[in-house]
Amino acid sequence: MNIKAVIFDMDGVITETSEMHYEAWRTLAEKLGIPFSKEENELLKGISRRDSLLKILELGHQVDRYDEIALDELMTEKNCHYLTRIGQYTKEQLNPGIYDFMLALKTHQIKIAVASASKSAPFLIDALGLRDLVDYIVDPTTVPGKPEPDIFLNAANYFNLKPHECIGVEDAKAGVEAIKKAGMFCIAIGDANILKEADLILDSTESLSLDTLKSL
Ligand code: B16
Ligand code: MG
Repeated sequence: MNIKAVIFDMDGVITETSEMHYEAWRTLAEKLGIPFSKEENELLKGISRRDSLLKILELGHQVDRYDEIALDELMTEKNCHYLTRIGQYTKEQLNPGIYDFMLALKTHQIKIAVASASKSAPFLIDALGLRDLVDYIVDPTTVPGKPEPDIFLNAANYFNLKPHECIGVEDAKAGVEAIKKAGMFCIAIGDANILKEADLILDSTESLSLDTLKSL
């Protein structure tokens, strides 16, 4: 395989933010009187802020109670809480092996992109000390969300590459679906039962290496 770019998801791949999202959504859900468990939080992985809020309101049968302005206020409240938590992030919060893997890609002139549903991805890339390694961060507000393939195709187009020249790395079912729809090779990190559509499933980001790519 002649790989020219690796396109990374953020949460669950580059770093872990799902606990922070969970804490912020749970606090909001409690205030609205909606029970919200960790299992339900799993369904929000890779899903946009607005779609996450709508899913929570559906759980509480409250979707019809809020107009667009009220939805915006709820999203702002959740995001302010979330930002206070990721405001503490430094390179200590990088997942194992990510920095070395990106450095090796850079050394071999393989492009690096981030395809995250999170509007906070640029902030996190800076906080995690990856600014000099990452070539491009897709703006998630300009493309349909995962499981649609657009966010990954946007990164390939930016580099003028064909999908088969790119690898996508994901931890969520919706993200794996997006990469496969984009026609890219998919490396998934996590549970093989949930991520079975991926081409290669690894237990941990620690196993990402140039040797892994060369063996494909
Ligand atoms: P924000 P990823 C996703 O990140 C999270 O998995 C998802 O839980 C979150 O709702 C989404 O980002 C939007 O985040 O509210 O910060 O814009 O996995 O696509 O990197
Ligand atoms: Mg993710």
